Amino acid sequence: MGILRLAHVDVRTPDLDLSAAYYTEVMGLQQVQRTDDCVYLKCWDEEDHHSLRMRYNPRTGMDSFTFRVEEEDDLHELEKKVEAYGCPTSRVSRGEAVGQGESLRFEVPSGQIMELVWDIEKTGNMLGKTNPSPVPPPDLPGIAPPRMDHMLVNAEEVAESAAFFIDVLGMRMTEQVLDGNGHQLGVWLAGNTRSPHDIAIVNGPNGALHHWAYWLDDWDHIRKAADTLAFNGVQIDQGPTRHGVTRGNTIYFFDPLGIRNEVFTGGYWVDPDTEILTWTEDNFGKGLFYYENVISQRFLRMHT
Ligand code: M3P
Ligand code: FE
Repeated sequence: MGILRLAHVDVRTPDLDLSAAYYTEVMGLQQVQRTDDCVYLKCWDEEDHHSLRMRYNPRTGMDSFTFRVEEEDDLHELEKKVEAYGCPTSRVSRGEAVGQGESLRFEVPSGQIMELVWDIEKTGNMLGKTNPSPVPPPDLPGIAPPRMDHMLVNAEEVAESAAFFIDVLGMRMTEQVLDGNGHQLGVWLAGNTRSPHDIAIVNGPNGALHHWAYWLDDWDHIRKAADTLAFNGVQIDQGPTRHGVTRGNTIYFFDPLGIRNEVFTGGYWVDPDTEILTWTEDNFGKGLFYYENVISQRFLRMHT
């Protein structure tokens, strides 16, 4: 019951052609649909219609992010809970959005627009369902991650925002960073997946998107991703390295319009009874980047 996983991120770009070229050629996503002002993209192992929508707009930014709920009834249950918390909700009806049916929209306490959906158009992955190949075609361009993994949004009041995702939406906290007074500077939250986070919230301006991340299957793919990025002249933000928080291996970089992307692997499994891990502010450097032990100002202050 409740929140299952991240479904798609919807962002704006002032140069749709440049963005589409980067996400297909360098990131190595599949373009699944193009309309006058939107491009829809997905990874080779994703079953849903798309995981990224890019919409033309003079200003780069995030329109919304969408999570899938496990059961159809969850939408109704969560609508009541979100309303009871004091966030007005609206329904986006079938036919208003490409690749999905009815959804629920609201603004989370930190100002981003969130959407919940159950009815998603399942167009299937690249491998098929009969005698599927375990790997995609070897000639896919770019990094070609199998799937989107998680995202990170900023919040001025991390604790308030975290409480909304935990108490109202029913997500589980796996890790947190506390300042010297015990206030949350960052939280990592899981839906009904076994990964340490489907979304994280870190202190920063309300409404901001920090990054979204694609999954890669192992550390060697992170190294290859770094080669692909460097070869294509993409600006790398940090890494390849390892997070202390989540234990994941990572590299951060910027798309051509300055949106931060991450590729991520590793981490650990979480079950509903896994205990929360806590980082103290004096160890935040290691929590962020375990080898470097740095709190990069670019990393903390640059957002979309
Ligand atoms: C991750 C992650 C920040 C921490 C980021 C951590 C922005 O992206 O995947 O665990 O402080
Ligand atoms: Fe991340």
